[in-house]
Amino acid sequence: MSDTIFGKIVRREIPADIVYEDDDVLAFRDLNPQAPVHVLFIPKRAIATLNDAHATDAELLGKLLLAAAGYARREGLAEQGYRTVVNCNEHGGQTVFHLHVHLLAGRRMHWPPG
Ligand code: D5M
Repeated sequence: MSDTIFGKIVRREIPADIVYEDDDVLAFRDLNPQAPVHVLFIPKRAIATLNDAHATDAELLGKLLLAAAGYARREGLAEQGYRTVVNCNEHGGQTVFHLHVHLLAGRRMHWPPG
């Protein structure tokens, strides 16, 4: 298992504002929110970056996106819309090396992102 801060959240070694959990996925509010709603969806089984995902992880990656979409639907965010983001490595702006999907909502997003 990964030893990032997110691994510690999965193992309940540090607190987090958890908003969704199933057998494979955990979701919690981002500590440094960039939108009125900013939730991170992570696989409980750590994958460091998207570069480290393989064909055998396809189902898990799909579950992450479906968990984010389901959360957005339940929270009434789906109709206005939202953004999902996966940052990868330095140029992608990744700072925590436990793959995660950002769900950002509650304001109009800009394009292109910075
Ligand atoms: O995104 C990593 C994100 O993780 C960044 O938006 C801050 C957030 N973060 C860091 N530590 C915590 C804890 N402990 N709880 C909640 N959110 C946290 P990246 O795509 O890697 O830049």
